[in-house]
Amino acid sequence: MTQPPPVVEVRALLEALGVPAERFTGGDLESRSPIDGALIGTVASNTRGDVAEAVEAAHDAFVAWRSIPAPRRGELVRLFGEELRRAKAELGRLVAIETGKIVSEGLGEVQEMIDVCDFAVGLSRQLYGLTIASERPEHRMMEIWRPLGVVGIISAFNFPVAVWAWNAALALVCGNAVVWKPSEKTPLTALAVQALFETAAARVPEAPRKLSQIIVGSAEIGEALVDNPLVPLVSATGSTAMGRAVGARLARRFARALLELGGNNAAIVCPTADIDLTLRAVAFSAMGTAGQRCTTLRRLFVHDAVYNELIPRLKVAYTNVAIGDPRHEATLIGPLIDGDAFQAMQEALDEARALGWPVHGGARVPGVAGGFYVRPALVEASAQSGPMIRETFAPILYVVRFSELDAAIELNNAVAQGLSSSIFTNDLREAELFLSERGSDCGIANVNIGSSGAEIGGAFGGEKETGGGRESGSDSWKAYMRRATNTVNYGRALPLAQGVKFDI
Ligand code: UN1
Repeated sequence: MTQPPPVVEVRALLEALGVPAERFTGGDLESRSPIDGALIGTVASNTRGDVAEAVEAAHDAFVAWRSIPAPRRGELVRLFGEELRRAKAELGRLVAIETGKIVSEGLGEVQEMIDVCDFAVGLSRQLYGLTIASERPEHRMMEIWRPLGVVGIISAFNFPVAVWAWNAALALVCGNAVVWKPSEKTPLTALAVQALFETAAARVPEAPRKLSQIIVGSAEIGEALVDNPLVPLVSATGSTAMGRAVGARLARRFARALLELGGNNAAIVCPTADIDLTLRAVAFSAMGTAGQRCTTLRRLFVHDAVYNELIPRLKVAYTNVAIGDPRHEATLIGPLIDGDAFQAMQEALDEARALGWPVHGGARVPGVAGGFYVRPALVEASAQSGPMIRETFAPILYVVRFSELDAAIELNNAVAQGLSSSIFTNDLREAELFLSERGSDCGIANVNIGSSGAEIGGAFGGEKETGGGRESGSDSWKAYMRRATNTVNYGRALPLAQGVKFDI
């Protein structure tokens, strides 16, 4: 490919999004666009002292916000959703420039934010509790959900804004304040989101100042957030190594962890699969976002009966897929985030070759000095081992043949991670088996859909080393609240539970 035109529009985008120039110039933390490696902004990183101050201010905001009726809290999130709708084009493009994902996916990420805001607005009138039958006469028992406190959010570079929104929109309607530590690779999109949020908050008289704040910096800043006793919950998205460190620190002080970590997602292609549909689904899930989603498809188990029909067509797709400047409409695969990601990809492919596995693609696309553009790699593995059993955050798809579905399901489950999974079949028995308790052990299990690209309405997350957290839809909101069981005695006697006698 040829050197893309330089990224010159970031200043205009940030200004259009309401970020004052002093926030993205003259700082020490550099943001570089993966498109060509150019410096697109510098942000002042925060100190540990700043984190403590931010959390204290957020706690004060929480104390006021928790008493605002939930539907009014929803009004803030509704207005924030309006800001996002208005700014979708600019923010989506900024996401594309700062992460290297194609513009359509950048816009999709903003849409995901809008969707979760809508969801949270509805939820703000539906934070339902229960009434429970009491065993005692003239007693009423109920379960009610109360705000929790300051929610810490740690997000990753690959979904720099949507994952924050999943957490923040729910946390805010639940009556909490939030402090966000974005990835140090994507501070500019975070600044833009913060500016949009502040515009919305200014329109809600009940919204306290500092209800949502960002802190930027390296892991040390994240640690200060994780260790702060005024933060009862930290929601962290990123690598399993990060989650292991964060989870242990939180456990030490009995704070809650909501972890969304690595995935090593698989799909099983059965004899009755619709091969045209499977091809498209696999291509999007495995190559899309340059393989840098936690839900990216990394392992493909193909039945002997369809292997020779699917794999040659998949190889053609891998050879022809348009790689290039993510700002161009025709591009499907943008650059990797940086040189380290490229290095990790090459190491995994070297290991594969050393095992004697044929590797199709995987080489750097020449022509751009400062960008790491690669052809996605398809690896025909002879067994599930070596680099296939770990997550390499790059577009590598390992393909293995199978003949028995039970064995393929076992392989699906035989990795440390448990995020997403798919089966392609038109056989009802196979589909239901895959979704059953004997099937996929992942938090997400799909039929005739790839592993990535989940809607916000479902709970998102996975098991084992994926961390166990659930975010976004369904009843994930409960993670951001304190469950209280209330028992009310409206009689004159005091019967004790379990028939215990204690008469004084
Ligand atoms: C992530 O990669 O951390 O399901 C999140 C998906 C997106 C979210 C991915 N909705 O692929």
